[in-house]
Amino acid sequence: KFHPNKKATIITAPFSGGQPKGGVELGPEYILKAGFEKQLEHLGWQTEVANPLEKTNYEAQKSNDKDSFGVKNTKIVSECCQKIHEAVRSALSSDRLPVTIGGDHSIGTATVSAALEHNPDACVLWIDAHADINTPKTTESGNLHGCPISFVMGIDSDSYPPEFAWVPQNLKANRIAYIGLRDVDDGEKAILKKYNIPAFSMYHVDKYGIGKVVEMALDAVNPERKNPIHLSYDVDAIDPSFVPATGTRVEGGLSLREGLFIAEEIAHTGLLGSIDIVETNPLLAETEEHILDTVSAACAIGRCALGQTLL
Ligand code: B3U
Ligand code: MN
Ligand code: MN
Repeated sequence: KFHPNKKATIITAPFSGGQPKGGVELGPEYILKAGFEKQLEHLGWQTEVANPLEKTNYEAQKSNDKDSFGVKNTKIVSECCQKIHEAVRSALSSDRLPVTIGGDHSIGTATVSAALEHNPDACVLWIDAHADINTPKTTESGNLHGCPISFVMGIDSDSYPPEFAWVPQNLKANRIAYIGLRDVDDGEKAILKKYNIPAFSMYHVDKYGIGKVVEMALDAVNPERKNPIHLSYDVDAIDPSFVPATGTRVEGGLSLREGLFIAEEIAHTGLLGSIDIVETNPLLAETEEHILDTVSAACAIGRCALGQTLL
């Protein structure tokens, strides 16, 4: 239904400014070197690669200081997001599926708002151990990869640095659902409650099974199964035993199969409109095998979402 011509644009987002650790900016390079583009072509997709952050050196500009708004690296995160936002919009307007490869999750600000500008009826599935819905008011870390959802929803918007004034606040609370949560800050829990956002934690995955959870999440945001889905996939949703090379490992995550099942199930709806695969950090691996496992899982998420198991 969406992207029937099977044209995809792989958008690289080699960026780490949304969090303090180095290495996540190498994610796209490792994923592409693993043959991701060929793998998608093998599934029948015509692909191209866009590098909107080319000629920037954000890594050199990173700092660990909070600004007067309580967040870090505001300028580079905003600038990077603006470029990614344009790249996603441009792919969507040429009827191409944007596959954004991170990099840290701060770019969710860019991709989600672009998906909704393209189609205001789009919905978001946020697959993550974390809720990434802090505001500059609630964040303890000041890391902007913990804030993308609030920016796009416009929560506590009086607390935003002016650099984010360009972000369209176009995500409504009934258009986003979470799967995989297990490390949510108190301030975030209050926001989830206040806005009544459907959030399926690992507790729900254990209680109902992943099949039922995906169904419930889709019922909440896309009951008639007719609107495009933006799938924003943080690889830390999957248990660190399968995906060790990521910045914020949290025990007790999705099994690799549960994690891939989510992507397969979205493919089966025919409604995938855009996708992010983020937070692969090859420098945080202790062994070569850790890198291989993590990069392979990131590639597999993309393949499954793009129809690997469709018969
Ligand atoms: N909620 C915490 C931790 C965190 C969010 N996203 C990741 N970690 N990967 C924060 O910093 O906002
Ligand atoms: Mn995240
Ligand atoms: Mn996360």
